[in-house]
Amino acid sequence: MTKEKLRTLLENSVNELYAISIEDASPQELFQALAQVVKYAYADDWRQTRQHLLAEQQKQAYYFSIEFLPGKMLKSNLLSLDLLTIAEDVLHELGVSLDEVAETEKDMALGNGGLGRLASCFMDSLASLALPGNGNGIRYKYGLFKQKFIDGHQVELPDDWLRSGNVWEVRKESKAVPIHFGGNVYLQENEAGKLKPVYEGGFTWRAVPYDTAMLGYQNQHLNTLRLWSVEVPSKEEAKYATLESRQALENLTAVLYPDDSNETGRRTRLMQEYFFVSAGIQSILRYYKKMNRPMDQMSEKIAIHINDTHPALCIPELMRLLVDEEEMAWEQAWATTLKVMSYTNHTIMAEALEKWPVNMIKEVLPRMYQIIEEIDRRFIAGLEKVHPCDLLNRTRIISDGQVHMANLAIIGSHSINGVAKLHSDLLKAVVLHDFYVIYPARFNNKTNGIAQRRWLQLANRPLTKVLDDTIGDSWHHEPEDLSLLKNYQDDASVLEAIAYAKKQNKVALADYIEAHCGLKVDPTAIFDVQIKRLHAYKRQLLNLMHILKLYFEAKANPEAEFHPRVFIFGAKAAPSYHYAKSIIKVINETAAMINHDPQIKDKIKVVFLENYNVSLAERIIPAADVSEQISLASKEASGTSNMKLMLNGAVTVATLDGANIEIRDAIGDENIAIFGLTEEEVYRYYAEKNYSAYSYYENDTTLQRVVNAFVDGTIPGIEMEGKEIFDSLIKYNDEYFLLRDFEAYCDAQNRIDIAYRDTQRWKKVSLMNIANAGKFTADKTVQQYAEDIWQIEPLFAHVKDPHTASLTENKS
Ligand code: 26V
Repeated sequence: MTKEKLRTLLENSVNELYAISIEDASPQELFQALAQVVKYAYADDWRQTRQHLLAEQQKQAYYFSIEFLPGKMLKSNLLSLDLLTIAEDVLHELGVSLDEVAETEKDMALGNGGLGRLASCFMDSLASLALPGNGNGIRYKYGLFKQKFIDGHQVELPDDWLRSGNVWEVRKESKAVPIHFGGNVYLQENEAGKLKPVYEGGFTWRAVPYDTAMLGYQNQHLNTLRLWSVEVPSKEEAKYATLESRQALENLTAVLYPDDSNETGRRTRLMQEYFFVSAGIQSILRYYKKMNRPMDQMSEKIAIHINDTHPALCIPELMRLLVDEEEMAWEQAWATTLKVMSYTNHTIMAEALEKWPVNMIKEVLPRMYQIIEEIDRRFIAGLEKVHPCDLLNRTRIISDGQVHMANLAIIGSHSINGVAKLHSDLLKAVVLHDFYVIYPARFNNKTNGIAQRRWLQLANRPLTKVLDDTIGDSWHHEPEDLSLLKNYQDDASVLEAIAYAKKQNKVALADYIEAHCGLKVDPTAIFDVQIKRLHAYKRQLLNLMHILKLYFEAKANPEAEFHPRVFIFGAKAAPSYHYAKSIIKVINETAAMINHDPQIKDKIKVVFLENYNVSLAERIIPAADVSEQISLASKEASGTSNMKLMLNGAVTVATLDGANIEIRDAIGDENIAIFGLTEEEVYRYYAEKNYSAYSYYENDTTLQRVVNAFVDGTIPGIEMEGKEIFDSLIKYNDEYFLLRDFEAYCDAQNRIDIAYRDTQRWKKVSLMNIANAGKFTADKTVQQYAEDIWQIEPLFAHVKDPHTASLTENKS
């Protein structure tokens, strides 16, 4: 497409949408109009990808996830269509920047954090590898809450992202399916002597899909993200005439549940899980039937992935459809289900493992319950002679009046994976050890990865330019080619160019901070970043304790030498996670104290940016010098911000946890600041039960000064919160070993300070981080899922390189 053509299309689009001339269009109107042009540009390829798939009957994967976090899509879609620079030029001539236009798009924030963003990075990689892989989830009316700070406290506001419509989605009315809830079910023999379920009462709602194209990177391959929304069944308008009955229905897909151990409204969450699972499976079966193949060969054409346990009902739901509707024998249906399903575990935190009360499942999903009971009964019956009774009691699906969703997911899947080496090893050795004894061959590891195209090519244009000029642009297709940069580790001009790109990004972030927080920060300071959900195990509090230590030192000894630092936080706490919210409050009050202390000047600044989300991450990450990955060893399953920050040249301060270990292995000890307890040491403390936080406190005056600051009035305005934090450390023996790791952490931070002041060394370390970050591409991760678990192949399998292949293949 030429510039002139794009300009004409945009003019027409503005005219059609708003009946105004392009010069009069606001950035918001230009966004809508440009998005229409983008949709027009990919419509044929989207259709052709689908037609081609059906014609070739190629096997497809379906990624079932209760969360997706794509963020904004205008620029990424333009990039995928190779229209980014043309669009920039056209808008520039109109006197607006593409950024200004793109900024008006609402983030699609249908996820909490790492799990949802991973799903979206996988969608990018699947399409970019021309792999047939689709997403299946929920179209929440409200995304994750918007976070505001009032008086230092987190306040949650609704994220009404659909208010002015969503240009990218296509409502597929004709593909709606019914979803049944509640009532009674019993089995009755029909004329043919088959047992059939008879449903009494309950209610049937309608699931309507909204499809969004997932564009491959410059390869004309498009997959589909299908999100389901609840609606009144067509013939039952009268039944839902009252406001109350309609409200109850609409509640179902209204809100995304923030991840938290003690959810309220859990019944709705259970209904959500069944809703998108049943709708997705029904639509897959309808598609499969178009192929006219035997039902028991489904696994040759369909792979279904269960992203964490939230979609685990996929297993009984597929069984229901095969047995009840398709009249398949149980054994045959079970063999089919097992071959189709695979499952990823994303956390070892016991309190996050999903369980549902038996009574609730019985009431909301009576047929699901019967099927789960039968799966459980056969699981025990089949293994009784092989394994001891206590092992089976620990692994069975239904026990203590609860349905254990991880057990269901494992028993019904042929593959179970963790998301980083350490995590997968701990699953086998500890958390899921019993299952590992029963099904050793099912367990495998798939280390997480990220979309370099979004997190570098789009988010960090200055660095992208330097890389393209230095190593060429093959890394856009093959992120592992970033390793070519290693050849330039001693090239002063390249090192300088990378440092200059970082400086530009820091100036841009400093401007944003000034505009949003009214705080001036010095772009020559070290930008030290911790961005992730607020959880005790991630230890944002340890970061704060180090800040307090620096602060006290700077006050006591104004001559002490250290390079100025800006500590930047981005984090949302689940609304009912009291402790996490207290930490937010204490960080905010500490920030106010330090930022306004005239003695400190620009030496230390603390910035907690409101409403951390994908778009904010895209601003922060390119500007980061230091990446904080300081979870207690063994607790963070993988982490993915660690990979994004490294990719943008930040140097990591890390514990040996999650993917940090693989990052360390990739870049070597000299390029990362590792500290703290190892996973073995943590487990030894658990076994020996001999950790005493108090003894660390007692023997370290620096630590005392820092911990006391939470309760001795040092930090103004935090009475309750400070006490809660103090007690968690001292009275309740510091569950996440902050006091134990404090000294080692401060040492690591000191090493960072020394390294940063050695400018040449720092530049080289930063380059080595970028050069090694290609290993953590989601392309590679998804390739492994495709080969080892799903057995799917690129659409142009007969040609070597799907990227270039598709450009020629599909051009007809
Ligand atoms: C964790 C916890 C911890 C205790 C309190 C309740 C609670 C609720 C949810 C979760 C996290 C659930 C799953 C999750 O989001 N896991 C994240 O998945 C990422 C992608 O694999 C991974 O990088 C993160 O390490 C992991 O926390």
